[in-house]
Amino acid sequence: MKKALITGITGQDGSYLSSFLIGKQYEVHGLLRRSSSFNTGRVDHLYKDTHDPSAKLILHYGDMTDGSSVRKVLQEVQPDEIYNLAAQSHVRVSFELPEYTADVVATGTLRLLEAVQDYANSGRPIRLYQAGSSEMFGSAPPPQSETTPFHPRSPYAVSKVAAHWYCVNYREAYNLFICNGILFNHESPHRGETFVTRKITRALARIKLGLQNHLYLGNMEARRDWGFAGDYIEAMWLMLQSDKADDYVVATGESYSVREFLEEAASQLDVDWEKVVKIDSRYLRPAEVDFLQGDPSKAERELGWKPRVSFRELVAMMVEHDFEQAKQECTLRDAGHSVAVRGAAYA
Ligand code: NAP
Ligand code: G4F
Repeated sequence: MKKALITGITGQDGSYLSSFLIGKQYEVHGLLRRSSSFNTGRVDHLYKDTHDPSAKLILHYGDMTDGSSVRKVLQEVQPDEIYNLAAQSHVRVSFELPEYTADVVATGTLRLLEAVQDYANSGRPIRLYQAGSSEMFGSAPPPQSETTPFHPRSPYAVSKVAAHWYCVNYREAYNLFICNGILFNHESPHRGETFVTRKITRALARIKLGLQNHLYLGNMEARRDWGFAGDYIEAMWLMLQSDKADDYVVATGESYSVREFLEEAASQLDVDWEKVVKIDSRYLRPAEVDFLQGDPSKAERELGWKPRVSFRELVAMMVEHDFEQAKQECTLRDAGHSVAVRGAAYA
C-alpha cells in the first residue's frame, strides 16, 4: 500500500485529493494545523477513528511555519508521495498579510524541501508535488503555458514563484523527483467562501430565498480560466506517476470574466443580478491580474490529462449545492435559529 502525505489536507484540494487517493488504496496522511475551532469539515466524511484498522486517513499536527513539525511528520509517516498544498491562498488577503504569506508559501516550501532532501539522502525514494499557481503569470498576456515568463502581481504570487524556483533548484541540485503543477483557478462546492465563484453562488442562492439582500463585489471584468477541482487533483497524481519529474500547466483553455460567471449563476437561479449586485472598492486589489487563460496541451500530451467538467456544469454544481445549503438555512431560520452570513472579515 502506497502512503501519501498531504499538506493543506483540510482545504478544497486536500479534501478531493484525499478522497481520490483513498479510492486508489493509498494510506493518506495529512498535516493539520492547530485551530481554536474545528477545521476538518471538508475531510470529516473520510475520517475514521485511528483505532479502527480500516482507517485510511491519519492526521498529524504540524504547521508550515514550524520546520521541526514538518520534519517530524515526514520521518514518522515515511511517505512515497508528498503533495504540498498548504498555503495562505487568498490573493487579496496576501496584501494584508504579506510576511505571513511569504513564510507559509515560500519559506514553508523551503522547509519541506530541506526535510525531503535529508529523507531522500537516507536512501528512501520519494516524490513531491508542489502546488504552483497561474497567479505566477500575473500580467503576462494569455494564453499562458510552461514557457511563459512569470510576472507576479501580489505577495501571494511572488511567494508561489519563489516556491516554484526552490523546487526546480532542489530537483536540479539534488536529483529529487519534484513536479511543479501550475494550476489555473479551480472551484467546487468545497471552495472557500471568500473566493469569488463561491461568494457569488452562495450569495445568489441566499438572495433567492430571502436570506440576504445584496452581493458586494470588486472587479467584475477580470478573466479567469475556471475548472473543476475534482478534475485538477487527478493531474497532480498523474504528474507523480510519470517517468520523469517536470512542470505542467493544468487548465481548461477557456476564460470567462467574473461578470460572465455571475450572469451564468444568476440565470441558473433566475435572479435579476443587476438589482442585487453592488460594487465595493474594498474588494479591489492594489494590483490586479486581468486575464488568465491556460494552454494545457503539454499535460494532455504527456500525462493524458483532460478536464471533464465544463464551465456551465461547474456553475450548476456550485449553484445546486449552495441552493440546498440555503434551503437548510431557511429551515434553521424558521426554527428560530440565527442565520447571519458567516465570517466577519471581507475578501
Ligand atoms: P485552500 O482551500 O485555501 O486550502 C489551503 C490549505 O492550507 C488548508 O488546509 C489550510 O489549513 C492549509 N494551511 C494554511 N496555512 C497553513 C500553515 N501555516 N501550515 C499548514 N497548513 C496551512 O486552498 P486550495 O484551493 O485547496 O488550494 C490548494 C493549494 O493550491 C494552495 O497551495 C493554493 O495556493 C494552490 N492553488 C490553488 C488554486 C485554486 O484555484 N484553488 C489554483 C492554483 C494553486 P486550514 O484549513 O486550517 O486553513
Ligand atoms: O476568486 P479569487 O479571489 O481568486 P484569484 O485571485 O484568481 O486566486 C485564486 O486562484 C489562483 C489561481 O489563479 C490561486 F492560486 C489562488 O490561491 C486562488 O485560489 O478572485 C478571482 C477574481 C479576481 O480578479 C478578483 O479581483 O475575482 C475578482 N473579484 C471581484 N470581486 C473578487 C471579488 N474576488 C474576491 N475574492 N472577492 C470579490 O468580492
